[in-house]
Amino acid sequence: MTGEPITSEDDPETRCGFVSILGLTNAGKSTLVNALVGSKVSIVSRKVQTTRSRILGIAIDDKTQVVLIDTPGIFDPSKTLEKAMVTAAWSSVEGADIVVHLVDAGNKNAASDNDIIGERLHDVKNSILVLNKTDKVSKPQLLALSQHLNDRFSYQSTFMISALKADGTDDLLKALSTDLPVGPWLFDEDQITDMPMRLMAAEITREKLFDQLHQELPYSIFVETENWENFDDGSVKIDQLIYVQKDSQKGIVLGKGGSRVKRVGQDARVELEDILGHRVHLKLFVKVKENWTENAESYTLMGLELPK
Ligand SMILES: Nc1nc2c(ncn2[C@@H]2O[C@H](COP(=O)(O)OP(=O)(O)O)[C@@H](O)[C@H]2O)c(=O)[nH]1
Ligand SMILES: [Mg+2]
Repeated sequence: MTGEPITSEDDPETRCGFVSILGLTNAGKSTLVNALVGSKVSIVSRKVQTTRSRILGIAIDDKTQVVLIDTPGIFDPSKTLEKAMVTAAWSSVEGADIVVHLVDAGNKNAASDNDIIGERLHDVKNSILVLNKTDKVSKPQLLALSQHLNDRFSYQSTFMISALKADGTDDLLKALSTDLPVGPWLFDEDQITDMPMRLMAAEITREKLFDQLHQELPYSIFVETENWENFDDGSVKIDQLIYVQKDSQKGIVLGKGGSRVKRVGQDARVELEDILGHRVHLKLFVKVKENWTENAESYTLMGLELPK
């Protein structure tokens, strides 16, 4: 034994496959993906519709590479951006080896609200039900919800977890990995996402904006990494544009004397320095771009397609 990690070249027994995580907004999909990967790859917030595009998180369980697809939540879309998000979520089912239907068990209407997903997964063979947020719900409630959903829809198995507390997540990962097909790993063993760093950096700033802004405003915002410069001493200079849709929104994002955007920049910088292990100079600019939600280029930058 050399102690080297196992790769497909020296071991024919490796497994690898895609697991799509579907659920209503705020079910905890991104929290679960981060818990399984063991590192933050997808941003999380208490607000709905935080995740906008398909994000891959790569987890390893022994000889298996489990490629998790975090998706935007399923809801009834009305705006153009919302339609693109929901389309991206449903399309992740195609090509997935396993589909996880993640349910917020703490949601009082979980039983009825999840019909839209349960029905659509009826013919998907490899779908499993995962009830999340067990830390918030009593055992009898959990069992009743599990019974109700299993009676109405068809799942291969049911798991109960708390993604936030990483409770039950190891068992879930094990179950997923034993169900994935034998085959070579698709990603490097130390890779945790396929997201380019420029996009990851934009997502981190967007998360801090979600943290600090109230109500509807976060949904009007789009962040783009405009410049990324690496220096010899390892430090990085990053310029980002924060697009809003109206002048009045620009004022809110800036805050009094620029105080809010400054706080957002500080929080994002600290997290980026942690990830990159180097000093980061982060500059944020706020710009009005009235119709960014109708503009094909914004969608490409987000990894989405402008709905027809
Ligand atoms: N109490 C509790 N909260 C959770 C759990 N998992 C996620 N959350 C919270 O639910 C909210 C939505 O989580 P997020 O991962 O962004 O949900 P998503 O929209 O499905 O991706 C956040 O405030 C999370 O901290 C859990 O197991 N227990
Ligand atoms: Mg999410």
